[in-house]
Amino acid sequence: MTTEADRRVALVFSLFDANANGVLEADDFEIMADRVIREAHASGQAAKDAMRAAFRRYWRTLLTELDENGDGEISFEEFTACVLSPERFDETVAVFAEALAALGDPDGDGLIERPLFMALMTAIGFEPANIDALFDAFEPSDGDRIRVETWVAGIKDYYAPGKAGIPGDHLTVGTAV
Ligand SMILES: [Ca+2]
Ligand SMILES: [Ca+2]
Repeated sequence: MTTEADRRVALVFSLFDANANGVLEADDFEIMADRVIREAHASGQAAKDAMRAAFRRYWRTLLTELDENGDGEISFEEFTACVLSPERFDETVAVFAEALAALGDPDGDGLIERPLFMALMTAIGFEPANIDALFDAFEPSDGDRIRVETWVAGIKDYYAPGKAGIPGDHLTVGTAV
């Protein structure tokens, strides 16, 4: 695993621990889903439901694959094992990426405007300056917009243990992890 991937994994653990008790559990993913969906003002109910379902699936996959001691929670140590067999998370990450990017494109034109990108990523907990840098790294054009598939690919790369020097690395800049 790359050092960059290490930092990305540590950051996502800290953000997904939405109730800040040091472990991941079902409650964290409900809180996170609420926070993200709250920003999706222009999205239809189906897109919001898909986002919540993706968060729940994410949690169930973690629990199934990583709860080594069977206590129904995922510790940081358990979570880091996700990088050992990333292929077991591919489909879950793909569903999550599609659902999140879809919220970014409520009018379905295949493009995502910066303000909504900022709002959704801030809801997840990333630093505003880092989100801005990430959006720039996605090389917006055509009225400061990025393509939905660019964001989907960026989310998948974020979780790829072998990747370094990717746009997603902007998200870890200056964070405590
Ligand atoms: Ca927690
Ligand atoms: Ca556990």
